[in-house]
Amino acid sequence: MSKTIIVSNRLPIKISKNNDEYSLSPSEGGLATGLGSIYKRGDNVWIGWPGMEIIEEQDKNKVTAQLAEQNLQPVFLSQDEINEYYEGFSNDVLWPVFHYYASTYANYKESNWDFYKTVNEKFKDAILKIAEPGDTIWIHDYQLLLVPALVRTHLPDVSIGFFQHIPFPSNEMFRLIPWRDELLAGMLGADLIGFHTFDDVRHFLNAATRLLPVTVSSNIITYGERSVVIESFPMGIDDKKYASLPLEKSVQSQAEIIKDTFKGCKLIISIDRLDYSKGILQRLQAFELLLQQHEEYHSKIALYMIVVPSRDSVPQYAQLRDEIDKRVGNINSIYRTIEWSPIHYYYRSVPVELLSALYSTADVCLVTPMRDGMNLVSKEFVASRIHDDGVLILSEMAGASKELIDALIVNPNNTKEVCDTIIKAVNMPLEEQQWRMQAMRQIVTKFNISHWVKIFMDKLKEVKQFQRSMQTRHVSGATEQSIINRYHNTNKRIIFLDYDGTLVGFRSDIDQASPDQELHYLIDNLVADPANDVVLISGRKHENLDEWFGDSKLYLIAEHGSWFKQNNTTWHKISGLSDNWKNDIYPLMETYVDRTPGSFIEEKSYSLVWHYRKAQKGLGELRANELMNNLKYLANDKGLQLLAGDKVLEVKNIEINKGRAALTILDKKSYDFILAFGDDYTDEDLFKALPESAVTIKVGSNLSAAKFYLRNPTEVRKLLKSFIQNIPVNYSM
Ligand code: GDG
Repeated sequence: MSKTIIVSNRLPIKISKNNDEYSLSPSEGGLATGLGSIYKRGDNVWIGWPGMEIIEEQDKNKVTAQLAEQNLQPVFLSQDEINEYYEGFSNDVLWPVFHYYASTYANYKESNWDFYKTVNEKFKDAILKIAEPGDTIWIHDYQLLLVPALVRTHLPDVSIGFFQHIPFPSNEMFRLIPWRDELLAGMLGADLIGFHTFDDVRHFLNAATRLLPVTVSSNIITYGERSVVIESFPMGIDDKKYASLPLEKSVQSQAEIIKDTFKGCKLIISIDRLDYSKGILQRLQAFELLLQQHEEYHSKIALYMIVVPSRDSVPQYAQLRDEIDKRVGNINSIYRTIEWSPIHYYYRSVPVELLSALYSTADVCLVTPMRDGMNLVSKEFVASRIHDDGVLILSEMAGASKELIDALIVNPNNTKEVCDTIIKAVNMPLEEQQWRMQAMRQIVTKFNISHWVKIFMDKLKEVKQFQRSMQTRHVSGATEQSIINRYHNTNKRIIFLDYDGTLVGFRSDIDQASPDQELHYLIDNLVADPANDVVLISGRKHENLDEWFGDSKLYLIAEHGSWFKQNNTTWHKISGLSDNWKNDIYPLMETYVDRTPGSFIEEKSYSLVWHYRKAQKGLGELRANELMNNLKYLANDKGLQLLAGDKVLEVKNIEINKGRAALTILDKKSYDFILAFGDDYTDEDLFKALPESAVTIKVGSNLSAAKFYLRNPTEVRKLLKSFIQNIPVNYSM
C-alpha cells in the first residue's frame, strides 16, 4: 500500500519537558488541522523537527516512540543547526529576501548556507528511511527548498509536491541570493510546486527562466528530462471551527466582557506574530495620524493589538519589539484619559477562545502587512462573523487580498489612506458591512483548508498520471525493441528526419548547428542500406542543406517543403507559388529587428523568419506577441500562415507544409515501414499526414500527434544507431 508523507520544518505539536518526562500537545495551526485528514490515516506520516533540542540518545528514543503513536516522525536538530539553518539561513536570508527586505535584513553568511544544506540532507535521510516508490511526499515551505531534488535523486519516480507558504519575490530580489540556482534546482525536484497566489507563480516562472536552462510552456517548466507544474493554491482555514467557536459559552462570556469594556467605543483589532513584514509600526503610525487629525474620535475608538512573541532572541526582532513598546507608550501617554486608552497592547500569545471572542465582537479588523504570503488572520476574522457584520481592512500586499476583494483594500505604506480607511470602516452602514461580509464568507467557506488539501493532492495525482502516460509513450524497453525489430523485419522503409532539435540541439547561432561526424556516420549508414529511403525534411534553406548534405544520397526537403532534391540530383522548387507578399512583411519585420537588439530576419524562398533567441529574455517573447498580432490580418489577406516556434516567428505560404511534402513522396512508391522524427509545430503536419501504420516520434515533451516520444537528439541518435547495429530479435509490434 502506498502512503503519504508530509514534511515540514516543525511537527504539528508542542513539546515540553517535566521531570524527565516529555509531554506532547497538539498545535492549533490551520495547517495541522488541514493535513490531519492525511497524516493521521493508516501508514501515513508527518516528518519534522519536534521544536526542542533533545541531546541524550535515550530521550530521543523516548520522544520518537511517543511521536510514533501519533504518526509523527522526528528530525532532531542540534542547537547549532537551529541557529544556522533555521535562524541563520531560513530567517536571515530567505525570509527577508522573499518579503522584499533584502537590503535591510538579509545576511548572506556562507556557514549558514552550509548548515542549510546539511539539515536539508537530514530531512532527506529521514524521508528515505520510510519512503518507497509509489509513495506521495508533500514538502512544506522555505526551510526545505532543497529537499525535493535531494529525494528525487534517490527515488526518481516518487510523487513529490512542494508548497511554499511565504511569497516568492520578483526575480530582481531573488537573484540577490548567492545560492539562487541551487535553491531553484532544489525546488524543481518536485512534480508540483504550489504558491498562494498567481503573482508568486509568475515570479517563480520568471526566476527559473532567467536563472536556469529550462523551457517554460504556460505553467509547466521542463528542466532536464523532467516537467514540473507550477500552480497557485490559495490556502484556506478551518472555517467551521471559527464559525462555531463564537457559539461556545466560554467564548461568549469573554465576548461579553470585551463588549462591556469597550462600550461606546468602536473596537479595532489587530493580531500578528512579531515580524517586520507585518507592518505593525506603520499601522501604529496611521492610527496616531487619525488621533492627531481627528479629535472627534477620541474616546470613540480603541485599538486592541496582540503581537505574538516570535524570534525575539534575534536582535532585529528585539529591536522591533522595543520600538513597538515605545510607540504604543508614546501614543497612549499623549491621548489617554482616565476613562479611555486608545491602544490596548498585548505582547503575548492568547488562547483561541479569546481570539474568537475578539474576532466575533470587534467592529473592524486591521490587517496591514507590508508583505504576507497569504495571511490567515483576515480569513479567521471573516469566518467568525456569523452575523455578517464587521469590516475587514486588508493590505494589498497580503495574498488574501487577491481573494477577499470585498475587504477595504489599502496600501500599507500609504499612512493617510490607512487612516482614512479606518474612519470609513468605523462609519460603514450595516447594510454595506453585510454585503461585503457575505461575499467574503462565501469565499472563506468554499475555499477552506480541506478544499486546499484536496485540490493540491488531486493536482499532484493528475501531474503524476500525465508523467506516467508520457513515460509509456517514451521509446524505451519493449517499445524501443519492437521498433528496432520492425525496422529489421521490413525492406521497403522510409525514414523522415527533421534536423534542428531532432538530430542536433539548438544553438544561439543558427549557422553553428552544422552536422558533426557522428551524424554524418549515422546518415551515411542509413542511406547505404538499399532498403531505406532517408528523407531530411527541414525548415532550413535549401542552400544550407545543400552545403551540409548535398553530396549524400539523402532525399532533401528544404523550407518545409518548398524545395526538393532527390539523391544527388538538382534542386527544384514547387511551382505556382508567389513570394510577392514579402515586400509588405519584410519592412514590418525590420521595424522589430530595429527595436529588439539580438533579433534578426532569415529570408527563405517562401518564408520569412524572425529569430529572437539572442534577444533579452522576456523582451523577445513580448515583441513576438506584438509582431504576431500585427501580422494576423495581413496573413489572412495574403494566404500566409504564422508559426510561433522555439524563439522564432515564421511567416510562410499556407500551401507549404511538411505533411504535404511527405505525401508527394509517399504517392510515388509503397513502403512497408514509415518512420518519422520531429520536434516542433511544423513536424505536427508531418505526423498528422502519415498513414496510421507509421511510427511517429516526437522529440521533447510538448503535446503532440506523434505516437511516441524521445527526450532529445541524443536519444534519437541512439535509436538510429541501433538500426544500423542491432541484430534483430523475434518480436513483433
Ligand atoms: C505563514 C505566512 C501564511 C496568531 N496569534 C495567536 C494565534 N495566531 C494564529 C492565527 C493564524 C496564525 O497564527 C498566523 O497565521 P498568518 O497567516 O497570519 O501568518 P504566519 O504565521 O506568518 O504564516 C502567511 C501562512 O504561513 C499559511 O500559509 O498565511 O502569509 O507568513 O492562524 O490565528 N493563535 C492563538 N493565539 C494567538 O495569540 N491561538
